[in-house]
Amino acid sequence: MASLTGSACLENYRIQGLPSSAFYISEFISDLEEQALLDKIPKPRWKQLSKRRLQTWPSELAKNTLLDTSLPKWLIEPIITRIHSIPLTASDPQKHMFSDSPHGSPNHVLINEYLPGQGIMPHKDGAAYHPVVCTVSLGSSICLDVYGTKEEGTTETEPKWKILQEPRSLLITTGEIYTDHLHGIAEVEEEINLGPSTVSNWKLLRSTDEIIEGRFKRLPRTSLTYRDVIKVSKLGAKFGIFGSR
Ligand SMILES: O=C(O)CCC(=O)C(=O)O
Repeated sequence: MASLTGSACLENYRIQGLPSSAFYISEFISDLEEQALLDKIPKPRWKQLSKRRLQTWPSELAKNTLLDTSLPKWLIEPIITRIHSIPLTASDPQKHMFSDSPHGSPNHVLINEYLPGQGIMPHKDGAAYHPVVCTVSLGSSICLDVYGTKEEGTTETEPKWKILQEPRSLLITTGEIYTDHLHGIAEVEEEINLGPSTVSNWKLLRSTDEIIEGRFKRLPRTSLTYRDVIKVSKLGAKFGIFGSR
């Protein structure tokens, strides 16, 4: 992790100007780690959706509940270990992003693959999860759009903020930005209108070299989103909430 030094804490990576709180670490994993992760994603496991491909690890939720099984080792090392190693603040080096979550660690990963032109509709992640999402990006940069709220409480139709996620980066969203704001990825082949005034994490980017006249063309991008599912059941199979297996 070239940009995360031994003494670093998450506060150094806070994205300013967004609803609280979002953090962006541009070089969270190395090139080799990125390639190893892409190689390990099992091809037969993809579920084709209309606008992207999806894998759910260790399994899909049923009634917002996760069957108690572990994540495979390749989804734990190096990512979860490294998330645990980043202190929230310099004053309390033991406390990390999942210290206060029900299981003290992510127990669930969604893997999404977007080809150029694909995206995900604006949505909230909902109540099944503790309100922390850690997203690792692989393969290509992409912009996550975050939507504002009008005075009467409805969501604005155009995104208010844009977070540029580079390959090998980690984005953490939590708090108000998780609970109160919709997020989505536009179905476009090219990101446009990018600059210091439109990209909230501009100052935290590893490089802006690929952005020419405020634009870049997307390549296939894979994301790993890590969350802690609040309800975990050891007895799900017995009571049939996960169907027959
Ligand atoms: O792929 C991403 O970065 C976003 C995925 C997402 O919005 C979600 O899993 O809820």
